[in-house]
Amino acid sequence: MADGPEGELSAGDPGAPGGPTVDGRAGPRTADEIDRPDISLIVAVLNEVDNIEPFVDRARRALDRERWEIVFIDDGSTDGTRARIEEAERVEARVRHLYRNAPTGTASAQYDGLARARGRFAVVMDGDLQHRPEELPRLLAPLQSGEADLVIGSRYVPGGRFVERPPLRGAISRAGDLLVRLLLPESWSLSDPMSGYFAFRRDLFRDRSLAPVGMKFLFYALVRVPVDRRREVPVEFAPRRRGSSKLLGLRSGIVRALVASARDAARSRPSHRISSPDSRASTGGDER
Ligand SMILES: Nc1nc2c(ncn2[C@@H]2O[C@H](COP(=O)(O)OP(=O)(O)OP(=O)(O)O)[C@@H](O)[C@H]2O)c(=O)[nH]1
Ligand SMILES: [Mg+2]
Repeated sequence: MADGPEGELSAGDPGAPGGPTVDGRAGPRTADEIDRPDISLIVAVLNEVDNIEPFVDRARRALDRERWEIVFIDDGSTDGTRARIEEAERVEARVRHLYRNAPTGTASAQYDGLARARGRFAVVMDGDLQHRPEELPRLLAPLQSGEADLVIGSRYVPGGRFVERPPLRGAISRAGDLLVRLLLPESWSLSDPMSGYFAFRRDLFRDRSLAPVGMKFLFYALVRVPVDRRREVPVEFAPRRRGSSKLLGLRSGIVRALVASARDAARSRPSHRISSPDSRASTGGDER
């Protein structure tokens, strides 16, 4: 957990709420837009120095009409990623970051990032631009309309796809898919349980009782949301243009990391059904 001494959170730049951003692009107009976002992007990054700026640019454009923030979680990158994030924060007040000393897996990074998020809705996505920020509105729509509590970007429903998938990456994906289905019954109704691009009501994780392990935070969301409150929307998984994959570097560790997430998520299954937005409203559940 990053609540210990290794976790530090930046506050972005609250000093420039009114004007345009430093480079002249349109920024947030009021302090409220910075401090009370609706949507929090939770983005784990490890050595993604050249992806930070394009990520922020594309997210800003995609969420033009929304109140949003980005929380980057950097696990001790050695390529200058942290400095690049701090640069982005100076230009864009809606960017913040959590710094942890060493890589301990994406699931725990995303969960720790979530603890810092303030939006009503959270989106977990990669920071290497393989998850296209342009698809954010499609992921968010079923949450915003109240139709769903969890929306999963799928590469296997019509309209979704892998763009230029290398054969080894394909084999890993398929094997992982099978393994997850064996370990986690909540994944059976899904076309793409290995997806790392998904959006959900942030209060699903309000209890803060988890210590996620491994690499798939989605599994922890699946055990909290009944099938009728989930939706799948198509997404394209883009090729990586900058930086290098950490997944392939894990090699045999991939299986261990997947099994760890699936087993731990199954153990974290809540004993009672998470309340729907309607019952939440009556208990004043919209925390910020
Ligand atoms: N904070 C943090 N981020 C990580 C860690 N491992 C990977 N990441 C980030 O998580 C995202 C996904 O990692 P990738 O290595 O691209 O894995 P992938 O996209 O599933 O697989 P590829 O298709 O091979 O790229 C990227 O934004 C990484 O920088 C980690 O231990 N900590
Ligand atoms: Mg990737």
